[in-house]
Amino acid sequence: MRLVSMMSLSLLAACASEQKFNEFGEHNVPPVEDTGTEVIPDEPDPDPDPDPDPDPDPDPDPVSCGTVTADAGPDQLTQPLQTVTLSALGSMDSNGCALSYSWRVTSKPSDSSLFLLFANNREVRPWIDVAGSYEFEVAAVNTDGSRSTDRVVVEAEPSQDFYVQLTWDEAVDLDLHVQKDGGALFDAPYDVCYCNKVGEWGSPSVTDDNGSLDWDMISGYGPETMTVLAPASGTYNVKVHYYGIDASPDCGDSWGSCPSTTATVKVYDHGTLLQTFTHDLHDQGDVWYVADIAWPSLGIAAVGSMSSTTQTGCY
Ligand SMILES: [Ca+2]
Ligand SMILES: [Ca+2]
Repeated sequence: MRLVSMMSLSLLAACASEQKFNEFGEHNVPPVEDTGTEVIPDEPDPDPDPDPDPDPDPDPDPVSCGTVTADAGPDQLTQPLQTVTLSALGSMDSNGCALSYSWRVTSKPSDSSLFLLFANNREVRPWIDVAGSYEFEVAAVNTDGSRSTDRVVVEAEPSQDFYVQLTWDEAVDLDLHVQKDGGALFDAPYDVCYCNKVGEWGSPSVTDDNGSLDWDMISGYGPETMTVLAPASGTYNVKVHYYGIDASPDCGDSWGSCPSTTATVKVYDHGTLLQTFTHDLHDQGDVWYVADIAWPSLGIAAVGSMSSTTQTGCY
């Protein structure tokens, strides 16, 4: 009898399911044709449950949440221009309640443009743009609203022997230029810049002593970085050129005039910051001669002079 009842329920369920897809798109039960057949009522269940639960709890108390412990994971060491993964997987509620998350940046280098995407995910993957120290905080909240926070530090240290980093504060196109032993601006192969991304420096048979530019940022804010794995002895001239806006060597069409921008250049040796330079560039064509750096003595001679050029490409 129970089998019959279950089959009946199954059929009803099947019919109900099919109705979601019938050609009329209707949810009504179709009329049943009257066949005149006598309807025989079901026999009473001969074996009703003799001991039903005498006092079922109609509204059991929900399990209360416990103590939340946030975990932002271990501190990390990385390099600039890398993506890191921050995970709050180790966070927990002592009673097993579900947790929600919120990440934020609590500190970063002043020349960093880092921001967090999907900050409410348990795991975030920020792109570390410049060298320096970053701190992130995750807040874990259970369904009762109890909250806990934890912080993680990410140190970004350049691994190359010689690392020059340019950043700036307007949505314009500045370019980093580094020449070896007095090479002229835009004179490839001595001037490593956007139009000569790898410079043949030092020994022609050695590549680790060549300078290389990671990429060209054309609408702010850097970083543009020039790196040498193992520099040859000599003097390296660091300069910054105001190219224009969005890879166009003028600012007239979109701005009326070029906006001034403050450029910051940092020089690193084996991941250690040697010196920081800042200067304002005011117009397209401006050239800031930042400094001369002697290798391997690491003698740094700040120059700080300004000039202007109409040159915009390598020769
Ligand atoms: Ca650029
Ligand atoms: Ca070389």
